[in-house]
Amino acid sequence: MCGIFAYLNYLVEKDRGYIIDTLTNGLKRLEYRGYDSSGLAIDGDNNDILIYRQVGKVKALEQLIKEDTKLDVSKTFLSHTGMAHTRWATHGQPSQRNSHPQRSDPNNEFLVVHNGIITNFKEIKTVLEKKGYQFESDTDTECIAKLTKYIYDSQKSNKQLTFTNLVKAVVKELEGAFAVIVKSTHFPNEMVAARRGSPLLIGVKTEKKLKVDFVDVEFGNGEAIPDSESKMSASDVPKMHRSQSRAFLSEDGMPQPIEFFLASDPSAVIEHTKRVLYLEDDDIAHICEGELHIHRLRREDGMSSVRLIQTLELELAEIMKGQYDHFMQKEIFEQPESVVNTMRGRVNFDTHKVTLGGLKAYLATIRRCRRIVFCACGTSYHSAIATRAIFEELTEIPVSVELASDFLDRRTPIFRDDVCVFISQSGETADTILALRYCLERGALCVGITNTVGSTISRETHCGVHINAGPEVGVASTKAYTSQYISLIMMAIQLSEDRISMTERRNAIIDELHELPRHIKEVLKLDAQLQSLAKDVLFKEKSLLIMGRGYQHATCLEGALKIKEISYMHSEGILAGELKHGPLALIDENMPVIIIMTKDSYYPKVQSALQQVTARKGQPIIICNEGDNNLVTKYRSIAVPQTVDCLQGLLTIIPLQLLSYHLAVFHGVDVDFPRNLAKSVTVE
Ligand code: UD2
Ligand code: GLU
Ligand code: MG
Repeated sequence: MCGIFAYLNYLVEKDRGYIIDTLTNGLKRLEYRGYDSSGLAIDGDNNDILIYRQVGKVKALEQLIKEDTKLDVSKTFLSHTGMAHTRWATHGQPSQRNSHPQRSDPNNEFLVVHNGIITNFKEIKTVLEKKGYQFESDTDTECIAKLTKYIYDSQKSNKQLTFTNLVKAVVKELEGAFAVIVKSTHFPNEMVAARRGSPLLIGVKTEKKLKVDFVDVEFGNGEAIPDSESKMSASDVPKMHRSQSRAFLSEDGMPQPIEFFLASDPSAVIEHTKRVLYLEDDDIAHICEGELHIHRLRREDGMSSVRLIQTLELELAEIMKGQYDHFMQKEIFEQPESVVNTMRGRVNFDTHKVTLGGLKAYLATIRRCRRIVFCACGTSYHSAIATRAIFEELTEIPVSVELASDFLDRRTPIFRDDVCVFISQSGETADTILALRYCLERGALCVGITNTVGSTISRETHCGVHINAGPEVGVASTKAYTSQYISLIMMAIQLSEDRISMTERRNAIIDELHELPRHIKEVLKLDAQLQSLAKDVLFKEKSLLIMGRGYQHATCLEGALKIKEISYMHSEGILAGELKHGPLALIDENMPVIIIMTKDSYYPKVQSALQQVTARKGQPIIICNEGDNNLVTKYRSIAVPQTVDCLQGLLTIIPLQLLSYHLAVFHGVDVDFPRNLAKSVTVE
């Protein structure tokens, strides 16, 4: 979820100080993504590997290395492989021992840096523990290092065992999402990298031009190690087709000096070289003796048999945001992936079961409670409003939603049989923390929903759920909202799992959670339409009302908040049922109104709100479902895919996120840093 960087020099002499600087600078280029700790591995003096790991900024890691007075930074290496990592914890607190590289054993035989989540790490860990392996961290990553050693040891007698085949055998056992790099004392000056679901690219730097600008993919027989227990025969080992790495030989066929840079993000590579190759899922890259070989886990039809070495034309500042102009925009477009990370390892779409590890031990207590109190600020508060109805429906426990500041002002009565849920992206929101401490004092069970492992809210709550959306940099929260929303839905589903009468409802929601990434991708295609809406219709307006009811009330509030906070335009979310109790007075042909009117049981009621608006010559823009031709033909409309009512808000909020983004850009606002606002509000 965070950053990986590796540096290999082959026949290019470098001293250790240079190598360390290159690695830490690479990490610094990834700093903008946010992280909680970092680490690196370099060669020692006696065929050993040295590891440095530290919590906090890369600067702290540099300091730690500096303090190692025994380290000879002037020692030179003609060839060397070093790797480094910034971590955004998902499994285990940010701490030195949970930082990467993770190791196989005290001799550092195999070291791993990893981005992502291994969902079956517990199973692997259990098997390995039975075989006598002692785990040293709380990470999922450690199981990769230990499994590598286990397979290596069981194949040791096999002289043909290549580093590639070893990692292939390991990767085959892994489930979840990962980009990994492995380094080993058994394969000095070699490195293997693999990915599935997390990005990884390889930059190449040579004096002379490469012979060709692609690398052939080598398809082994795919079964190099049939299973980790069995001995491998020589014939099982796919032949190394050295000639296939055509790109890296010089004219005379001699190996040439070369440097490789592996990274999860091109921003770390661009200052060294513009020639990069992007790995694809299930590619295994092996770098050895100045050559890069790409192998596949298995042969698939229709898979390209080459990987192009492309030229990065973008400059650094551009690259940091990828193809996007701002972090907020990048984070909006990340949502098809971030929602998957939130559900990863937690939702089983086949058995229709949700398991939130963090709540397991508390389910019975929560089910017995008198009421549930959601407590949060800003966008997090809206995620609570969005899910309150389905929470009450599935659990049949009364739910109240509180703004943390107001909750404290009122000194709300809280009792031992209350369950209080605190929602905060950063986990450091001051008002929410104060409310949490207030509830802890009164003996309530306190549950956290946060994106930041090791944050105050994560630590001080009794239990909770990490939303695993990855670091969010833009001040206006976008992907954290959808991930909080999903986390609360998952919590409601899990709490209600003993209610047979709700089975059908739960299954329908889980089926639609499965479709969610696809639906979000559909909604993101509306970007150009929303950009012109911002430019042609709304840009010059002073105010914008957003109306809806039921599940869409939260979308109205959150959409209006987005518009206010980054485009500085006045906007108000209005519960459509309240229209005739006041806001209707604002409506005339000049007042811009967005009405959210998706196909759920409130549709007829919203229809009457629509009539009230049009009767006063209002010109509403309607967010509706695809295929709602009545609306689409009559009004300016934004059509999103239809999903189950309680998840619809995940799809209707995205057009408003995009709209607010474009309005802000047209208003010339620094989207990622709006005035007067901070990413995490750590003051009351
Ligand atoms: C957790 C662990 C992971 C592993 C996995 C086993 C972490 C961060 N995750 O992932 O190491 O053991 O289970 O499948 O270590 N919590 C709070 N307050 C919050 C959020 C979380 O107290 O605001 C607690 C939660 O009750 C649990 C732990 O922190 O004890 C981890 O929560 P999680 O959501 O990361 O849990 P899970 O199962 O995805
Ligand atoms: N799941 C791994 C951990 O918690 C990797 C997190 C990351 O991608 O930074 O250590
Ligand atoms: Mg806790």
